[in-house]
Amino acid sequence: MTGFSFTLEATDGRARSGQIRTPRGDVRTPAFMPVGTAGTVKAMLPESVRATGADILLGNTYHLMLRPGAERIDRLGGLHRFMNWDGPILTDSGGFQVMSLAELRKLTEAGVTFSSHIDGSRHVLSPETSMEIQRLLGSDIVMAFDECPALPATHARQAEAMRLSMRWAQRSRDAFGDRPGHALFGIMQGGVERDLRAESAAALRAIGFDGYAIGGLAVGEGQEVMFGVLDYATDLLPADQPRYLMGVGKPDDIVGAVQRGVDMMDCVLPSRSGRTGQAWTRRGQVNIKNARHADDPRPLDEDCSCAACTGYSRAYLHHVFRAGEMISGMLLTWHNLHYYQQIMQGMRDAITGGTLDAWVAEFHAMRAQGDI
Ligand code: PRF
Ligand code: ZN
Repeated sequence: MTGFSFTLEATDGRARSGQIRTPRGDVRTPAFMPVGTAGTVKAMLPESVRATGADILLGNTYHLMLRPGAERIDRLGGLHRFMNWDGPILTDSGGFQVMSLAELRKLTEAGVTFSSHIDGSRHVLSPETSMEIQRLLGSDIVMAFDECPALPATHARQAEAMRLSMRWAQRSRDAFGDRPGHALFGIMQGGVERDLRAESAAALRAIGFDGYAIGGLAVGEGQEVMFGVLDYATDLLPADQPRYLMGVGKPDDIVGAVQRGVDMMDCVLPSRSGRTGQAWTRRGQVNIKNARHADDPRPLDEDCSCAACTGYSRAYLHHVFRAGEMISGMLLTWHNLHYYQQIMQGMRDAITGGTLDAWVAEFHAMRAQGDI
């Protein structure tokens, strides 16, 4: 495990702040990871992503293996050089994306055979091929290969998927081997079943990982159910290693997850919604398409220091969205990513200062006021 470490610096209730150290740089936690699925955080230059406050990006095995191919990225010097991001990169292992995007899937004990959603070509992903692809990409934090079943599902179905994921976790660990400076995270499954979550956590801890993800949530169960699982799930994981909640979420999901002991998250929401005219601010969601912005000289958020809010009016953002100009997606994505990082910085500071409850109360009070 040389070169990769996690230091817990402060706790406030169940929330934690700390630091992940990697040879490519440090990650302040709680951390939000912008999603750079296909080797780009869409509509953003890497230096702009960095300027929003991001320490680490997420990349996807599934997309990159299909296009441009992991061997090609390896020949070109790895994903960091390819996409011009020299900070840490975490890569997801592909199973989750196969289930949501690929066609003609066949799942067996060995792995998943599927057709590419891009050109229909046949491919195989298994614990072994996923580890090899993530190695070729040069990923700093590699995710174990897992199966995330759709919810709702019966207890038996959730148990079957979780136990397969645990056998795959062992195979991921074996195939990953010993790679100093690179980390391997296991992924807890078990849906919304407490006994299965406990069984999954015990299986992962017995194998031993550098960090532990909570998978199988934010798949349509709703915030209340997700928080219900997080109320106990984080305590099933080692206190001295990072905990990563996969694919979460909206700002209030993120805040609630951090309150329940989560250290890392990722979500396409801030970048994706930026390209569809949705902004996230301290006062909630703003739809820049709305005609009420057409003559508004104010920025999206007067107290935001991002490139969009310091240089442009709501009227301009409204205009460029309506006109289909590319700068629309660029500016709104910038703002959204900046806002997400402000939330993370605010929580890190509050946890360190022991004032998270007050910070969360203010967070909800601002949102209750609405956009004015
Ligand atoms: N497993 C993997 N990636 C994921 C998930 C999962 O369960 C989720 C669930 N929200 C998002 N991304 N490997
Ligand atoms: Zn802004």
